[in-house]
Amino acid sequence: MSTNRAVAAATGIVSVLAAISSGQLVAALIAPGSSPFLAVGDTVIRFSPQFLTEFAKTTFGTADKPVLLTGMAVVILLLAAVAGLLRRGVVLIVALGLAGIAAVVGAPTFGPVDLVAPVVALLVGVAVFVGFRRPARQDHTRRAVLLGGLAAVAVLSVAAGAGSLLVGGGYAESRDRVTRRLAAALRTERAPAIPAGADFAAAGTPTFVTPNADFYRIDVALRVPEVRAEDWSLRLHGLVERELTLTFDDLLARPLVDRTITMTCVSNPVGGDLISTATFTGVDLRSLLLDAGVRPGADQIFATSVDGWTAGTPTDVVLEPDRGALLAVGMNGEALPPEHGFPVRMVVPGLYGYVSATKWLVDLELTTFDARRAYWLERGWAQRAPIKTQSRIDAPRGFATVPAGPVRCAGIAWSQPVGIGRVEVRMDGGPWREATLSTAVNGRTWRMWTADFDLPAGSHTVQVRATDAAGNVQTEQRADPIPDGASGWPATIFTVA
Ligand SMILES: Nc1nc2c(c(=O)[nH]1)N[C@H]1C(S)=C(S)[C@@H](COP(=O)(O)O)O[C@H]1N2
Ligand SMILES: [Mo]
Repeated sequence: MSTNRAVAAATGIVSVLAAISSGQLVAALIAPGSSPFLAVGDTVIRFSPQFLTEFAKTTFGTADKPVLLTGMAVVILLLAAVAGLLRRGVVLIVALGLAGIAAVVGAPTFGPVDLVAPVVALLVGVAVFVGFRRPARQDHTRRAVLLGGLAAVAVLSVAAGAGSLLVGGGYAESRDRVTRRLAAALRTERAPAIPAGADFAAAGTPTFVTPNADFYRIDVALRVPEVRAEDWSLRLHGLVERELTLTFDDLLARPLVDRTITMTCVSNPVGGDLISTATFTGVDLRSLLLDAGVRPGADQIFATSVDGWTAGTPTDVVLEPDRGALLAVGMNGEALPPEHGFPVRMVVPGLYGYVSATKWLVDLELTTFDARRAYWLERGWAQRAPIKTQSRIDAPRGFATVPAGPVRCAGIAWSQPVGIGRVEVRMDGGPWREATLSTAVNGRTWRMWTADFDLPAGSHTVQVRATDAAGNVQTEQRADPIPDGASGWPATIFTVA
């Protein structure tokens, strides 16, 4: 490529870089949800066909978002370079800008102020592009000036992009205040201390309570929505006797409870790690609904997050007296972490997250399943999704080699909300043997197990199955996660040296 062509391609790239970063900065300053670059990513996620979504989840796991954003950046910058090389490249630059505007306007949460960031991005991109376009033949001095200018714009763009990350708007301070308020607040219901024998972490299981930093994370949000507690409110409306609007103070004025709950994702494959446990602090959702007065026929609680994601929860489940559904504000002794829904999320023990655990919650509508369809229902997942009784083998690890002598197998089992009654383990297709269970905490949480075997050298296969407290055995029937959760008995192959 001649030097002139390289400079031309660079002009395209720098123009689009300037457009993207100015869009980021303006969005951060005036309307956090309106970044055109992220809106394009959101649009890709929302309109991805099911096979692509599943492929991304199984291939990249929770790294799917950085992978998507990097891929998008590469494609956009390639187009930008092409624009620089084309005679009428400005048309392509404008087209990219219009795509950003369209993505922002198409977002479920769009409002008029959201237009400012993508429009500024388009204008900046076109201005830089047109400003730096020069006739193909240039002398050395003019080219040096041009390159210097381009470099300056590139540096400014990176600075603007970095700056957009620093615009906090008092969000971190708001979280700190909530953490302090929760520490001081009285509880009407305390979660009993976790007994020492509640896990077999020494044998390879997770710790009973998952540290917040290790808690699994699943959502379709490319940017964590930043809502200060002081700016938050929740509308509870629809088929209710009394419509309510609650501020964060209103919520904390209600009785606060602590509940230890195991959450899991419907996408968790047999043996997967999309499962974690925390002690949540919050307000009892059932009593809130009773205060609002649920009207007959309202079989769905339709929850919406600030970024427009939705979930539909069966009303009858939340109204069960012992279910323990929460509007949670705290997690393991601090305010909800940003990526787990600060300031307020829903948690319903025993239901997969996609039908119950809306993060960054702002709206609850009592309605019917016929009237409104939630995000994952539109994408082929089931309407009702109780968590299936499941178990997992954590030790030995698959294909591990363990020393000769006694072998300790260990793992977890769960069956919310009734709890685990028994876990059985068998080796190499032999008879089922009852495993040792950890001290029970409550039916809403997982339970750990161990079983010891004396094994000859060679290859072995261990299998496990759980039985809930009511006597129902975990099904052997293999099923994929879609549409309502994976099933089947887990098995692990390992070698004794
Ligand atoms: N706003 C919002 N809430 C959401 C989701 C989402 O994509 N957006 N995903 C749900 C799913 S599928 C699961 S499994 C849980 C996961 O919660 P966690 O990330 O705190 O573990 O959040 C649920 N709440
Ligand atoms: Mo999920």
